[in-house]
Amino acid sequence: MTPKQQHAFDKSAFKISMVQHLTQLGHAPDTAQLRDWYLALGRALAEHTTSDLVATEHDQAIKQAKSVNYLSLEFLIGRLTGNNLISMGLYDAIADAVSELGLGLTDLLEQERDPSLGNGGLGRLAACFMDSLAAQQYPAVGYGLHYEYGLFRQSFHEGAQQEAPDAWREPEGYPWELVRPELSQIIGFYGHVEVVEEAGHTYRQWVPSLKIQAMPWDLPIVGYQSNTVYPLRLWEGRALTPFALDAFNAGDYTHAQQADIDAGNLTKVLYPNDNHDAGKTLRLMQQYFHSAASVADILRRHLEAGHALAALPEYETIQLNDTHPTIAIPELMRVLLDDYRLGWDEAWSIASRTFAYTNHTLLPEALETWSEALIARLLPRHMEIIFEINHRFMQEVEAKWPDDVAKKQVLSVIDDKGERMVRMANLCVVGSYAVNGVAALHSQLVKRDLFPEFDALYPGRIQNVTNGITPRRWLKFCNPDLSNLISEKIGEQWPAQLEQLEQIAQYADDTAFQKIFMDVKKRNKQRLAGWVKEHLDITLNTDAIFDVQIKRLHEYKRQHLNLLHVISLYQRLLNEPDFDMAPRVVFFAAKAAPGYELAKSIIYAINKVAETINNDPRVGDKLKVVFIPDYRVSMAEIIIPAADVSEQISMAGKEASGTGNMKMALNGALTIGTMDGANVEIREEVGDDNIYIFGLDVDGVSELRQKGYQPEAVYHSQPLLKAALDSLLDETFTPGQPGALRPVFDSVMGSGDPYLCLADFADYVRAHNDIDRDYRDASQWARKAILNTALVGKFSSDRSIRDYVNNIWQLEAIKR
Ligand code: CR6
Repeated sequence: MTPKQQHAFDKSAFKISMVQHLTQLGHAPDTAQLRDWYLALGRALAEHTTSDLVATEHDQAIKQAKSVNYLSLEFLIGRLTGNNLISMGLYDAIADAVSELGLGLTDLLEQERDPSLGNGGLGRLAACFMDSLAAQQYPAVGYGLHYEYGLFRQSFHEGAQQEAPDAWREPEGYPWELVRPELSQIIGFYGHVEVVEEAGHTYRQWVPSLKIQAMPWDLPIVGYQSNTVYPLRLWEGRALTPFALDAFNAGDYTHAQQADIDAGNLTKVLYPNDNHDAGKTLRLMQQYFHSAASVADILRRHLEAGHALAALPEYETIQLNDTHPTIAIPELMRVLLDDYRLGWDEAWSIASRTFAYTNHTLLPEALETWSEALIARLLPRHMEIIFEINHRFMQEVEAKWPDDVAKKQVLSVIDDKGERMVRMANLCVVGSYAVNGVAALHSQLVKRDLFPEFDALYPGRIQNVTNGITPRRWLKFCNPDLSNLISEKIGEQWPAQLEQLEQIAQYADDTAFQKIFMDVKKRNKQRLAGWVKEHLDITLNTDAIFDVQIKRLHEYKRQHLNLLHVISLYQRLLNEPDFDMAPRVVFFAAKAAPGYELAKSIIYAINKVAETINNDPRVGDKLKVVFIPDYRVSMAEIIIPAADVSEQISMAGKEASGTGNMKMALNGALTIGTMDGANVEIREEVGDDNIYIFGLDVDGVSELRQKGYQPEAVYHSQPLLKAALDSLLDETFTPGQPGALRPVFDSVMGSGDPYLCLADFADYVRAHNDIDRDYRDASQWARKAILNTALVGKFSSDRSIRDYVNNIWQLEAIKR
């Protein structure tokens, strides 16, 4: 707690406030449930953050400074209460206050439902970035959508994934959010474009036939020890009552109806796809709604602060988190051209100096394209503007590479092979002053494979900013014992200066420190084992290696490669009398997109294998497999501190960065991984001895492809692998249902093994054997674990944000 906050916190006043909030919720202190008390606590705390939020909003210094606007369709913020207490420096004081009311703070915090407004890494990254912006006081506003239902809740029925809606807001409302009706906007859809004449000029004007109100809800992003609270502004779609009549009178009502989409369901659900473009009309409507409301709000703030329109790029920068908010570019152009009546060149000069774009994937199925016909119908004026942007861009390409049709074809914003499609990534690169990938390797591949022509046309525009994670949530809050140990050794500054962790390296060989460090790990493993016992009724040996793969279920992430290794361990335990291994618990947690059949089959297979192994008395506690359902931020906070081994085993070239890899290394887990994404940089930091690298690298993958890859040949040449695969076809794991796991077998055999699981299997097993050997040397293992924690300071999202600030955004910190 900072001295100022210590002074400001009045315990008895806070207790009175909590009881008042409880009463307003209709409960009496002697009969209230834990949940009621949690709501009262949240509301009492939110009073403070709301006043800081409003104060930040009115801060003249911020208004006169440059801000970043982080536009993202996803913010996977996780529970806010515990995190905000840490940021406010009030955790201990509030624990004390609630205990005087007869309550336990951790029990109260457990009552909060995660706001799961994101799918995976991309949404969580946005949340970590907001945390780091506020901590370092770089002026920022986050803009997202206020989904009524977050990412679905997952459960298993006989091993198969079931999805249920996630109504994350309590019926009483989420205590941390504040609705801001005075800041609402009206967003149009459909309709037509009219030509208007004024003072001898003609202008184009869009006349939408459907209008929806955008209602903003602000969540407070509380800066760690910084007295700064920035808004995360989430737009909710609401019906505009008078509209139906207007449109009806104008004879255009059928059009609005045809859309079979009304305001009520615009922001109902988050699309549950990670790294996959679903291409649904409602999704494009969400994207435009989000972009248009955010652009309007940014312009409102800019003009209200007294700045000239032409000065927009000096005061506001707009970061596009992936291509999902790309339509903000033509939207800003439309407003500048049609509403403010600037000429094209002036408008383009403003827009193209305002936007910057982050690419998060090379996967072709995730690179968004929208049919020109759909955009022309939904957003007719925007389609005209996109054509004009492309027309002028093609002239630029012609000037640089005269008569080069091939260059124009790859660079064009319009893909005209087949149905004409708008390539959102191309539009982003054309309309942005900076483009970045999210890890060094990924950014190189963006330049080399995805956008080589853009890189030649605009040298320097494509940059790298390696992702990061906030050490407040991902160490200080989720791993209090390790945090205290670190603070005892190096003081309390590290959560804001993560590079300081390096000082811990000097204790790596200190046997006393090793013991304390591993005791902390042990307690975290016991906490996780307790959770597993309580919720899944599986008893775990906490001396075992806790081997963890937690992330979205995706073929490219290769959970099925991990599964094949698990099966091979099981078979060796049964069949090889001399086989010895350190006990292991293999943890999985992953949601599969509801429409992704193979991903669901992999989940089913893991569950069936787990059931068989866990109930086979011959195995004892040598091997257990645990699939933790409903993976979410609050679950990650329990699993990550308990991990010994972190599985980062994507096929090289496919995982843009990964961020779970950073979280587990920071908490003292050793990575087993391919040379992919940020694994490459983790290896650089921790050194070869403290990470287990295996498998083909990016060049190895392309060489193998060129040679011609035959998974069947690998299958026939490796008995261990063959036996593991064959067991998927018989009844070993699905008694009475042979063939139930065939889809997984087929995905690597029949379908040509697109992610090279079989090619990498042998080396993966070799790396796991190394882990097994090293884990048995407790002191060596402790040394490696300590060095992981000590040497990954680079991966603080504070550093990522400073990279953005210095190399892209050019912001000044405004200290409050
Ligand atoms: N799925 C990448 O796949 C990266 C995050 C954040 C992802 C992942 O490697 O760490 O973004 N990409 O940059 C997309 O969502 C498109 C992800 O989370």
